[in-house]
Amino acid sequence: MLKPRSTATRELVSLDGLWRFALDGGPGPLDTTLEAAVPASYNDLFTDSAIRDHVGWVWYQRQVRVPRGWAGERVVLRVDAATHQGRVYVGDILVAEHVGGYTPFEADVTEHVRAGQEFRLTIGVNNELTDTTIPPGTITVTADGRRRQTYLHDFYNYAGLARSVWLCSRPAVHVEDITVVTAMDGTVEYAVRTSAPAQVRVRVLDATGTQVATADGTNGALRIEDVRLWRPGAAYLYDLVAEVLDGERVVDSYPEPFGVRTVEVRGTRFLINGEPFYFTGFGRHEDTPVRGKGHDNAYLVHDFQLMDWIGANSFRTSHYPYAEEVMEFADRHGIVVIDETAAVGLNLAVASGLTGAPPRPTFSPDTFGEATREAHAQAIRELVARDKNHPSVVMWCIANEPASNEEGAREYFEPLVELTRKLDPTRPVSYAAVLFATHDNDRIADLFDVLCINRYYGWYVATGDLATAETYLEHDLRGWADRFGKPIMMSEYGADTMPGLHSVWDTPWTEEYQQAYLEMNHRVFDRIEAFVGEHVWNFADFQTSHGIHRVDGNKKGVFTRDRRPKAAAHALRARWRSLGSRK
Ligand code: GCB
Repeated sequence: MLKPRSTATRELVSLDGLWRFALDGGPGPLDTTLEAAVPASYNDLFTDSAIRDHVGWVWYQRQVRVPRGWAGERVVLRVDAATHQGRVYVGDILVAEHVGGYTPFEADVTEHVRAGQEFRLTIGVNNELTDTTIPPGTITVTADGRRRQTYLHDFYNYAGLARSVWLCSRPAVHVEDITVVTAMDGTVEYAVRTSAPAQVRVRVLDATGTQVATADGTNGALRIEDVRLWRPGAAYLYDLVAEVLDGERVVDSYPEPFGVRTVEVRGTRFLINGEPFYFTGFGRHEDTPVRGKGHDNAYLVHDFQLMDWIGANSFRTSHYPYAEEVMEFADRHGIVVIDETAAVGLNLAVASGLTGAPPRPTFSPDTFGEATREAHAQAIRELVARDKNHPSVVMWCIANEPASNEEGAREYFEPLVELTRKLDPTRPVSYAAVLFATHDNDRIADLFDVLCINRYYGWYVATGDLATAETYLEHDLRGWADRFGKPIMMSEYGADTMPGLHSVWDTPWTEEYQQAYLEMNHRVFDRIEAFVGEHVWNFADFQTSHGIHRVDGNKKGVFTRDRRPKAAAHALRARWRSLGSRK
């Protein structure tokens, strides 16, 4: 699924802005005075709790004019994300439907529109989560008849059109997909798929726009002389321009940015370009006040600035694929990404109050069974299809905290790991392991390349007792390292912290405690040979559903929700700036 771009043969109209909005509706003209911003989650825009807590479909609508110069072109509507399910109508006609809230979809609407004319565009968006959606959830009905959405993940179920919507023109015969695989000697293997059999030429341009290699045909390899590698902290991008030719005439032209770099797991090392890489950074969220998960370029720039300030070289897209603008920014600025699907909450033990004993087995035909796995497989397919050419992406994370210790986990995950490897043989695959999954009882870790471990010793366990926490943590991590002999990284560790709360003792929720907690973790990490990285939970405070353990959301941010540093930020900065990318 190629990102929409304006090229010599393609044009783009952004449909972002204010759309009419209603809870009740359909493709017909909406009877409403409400307007919603796109991109933004709709939940926090309005003061009406019936909108914030709504479960089901909502409706967005606007008029769209097709540019008059588009006669003879294919006209395509592209929705970057509709969380969690979208239906797109041109006038009264359903032109696209998509399930999965964080990956794009499109519809060729040429037959339903006319160049120069207006049409009514309606997008229905449904926020329901069930046993067979990724992420999963449950809808219950209260005594007074209200439908309520519950879910097993710790972030607010923001919904709506949180990313951009586009109207695009495309030539009839066009480039549909590009895959680029690189080697350090400058070899670039490529595959181009076109909408119909066609003559294809590819050209590689360097960052100055100079052509450095060219080849003919839909598949092949070319070689960049004196190649400049994409490196963490020192990005360098080329464009692979795929052209569809009709004789000498260029019918379609699409530039796909890529970087030349390799990724490899060797023994207990994680190698980028053959050199050991040590991850420093965060699990993050797409989360800001008012916008919810709405993409915002000002926050994008500022968040990357803060990551640079603090010395972070990487992050995980916890717990869903992020906006493509984020991925491209990481490509351009040399930030390393672990790219995660939205498979968070495949664990009924978490629902039972962190006891570790699920009320029902997590993996079974009545809970998460074959239909869930198929939805999960589709989420993996769409993530790899969207993100496979990003040099910043060095690893797939196919699930966060699944019940990997439970019966059925292996049967559930084995085909998904195989699928991921088949879709992309070039990147390591991981999942993030929950506390109840230990080196003794985990059933799936051997299927993966890197052990990503989420642990909260000193917070959820041994709360306020960092000495005990330190022994627990070391025992736990050594167990994983010894049993599996793979690289190991801490994919989450963190402590909720109220900015401005202080203490001279080890008092949870204070700024000092967050700092002492992180330092304790770092002492342990530094003693373990196979350690390849540390991602603090979380970059910034974020909104969650209501809970007695959440104070206006999760407060484990190193930055507040409005991106001010807590004391721990300064301590992390000192550590990470001295560590660099290699330990
Ligand atoms: C976890 C989850 C993350 C939560 C975090 C917490 O293990 O992966 O989504 O937000 O713990 O703060 O409890």
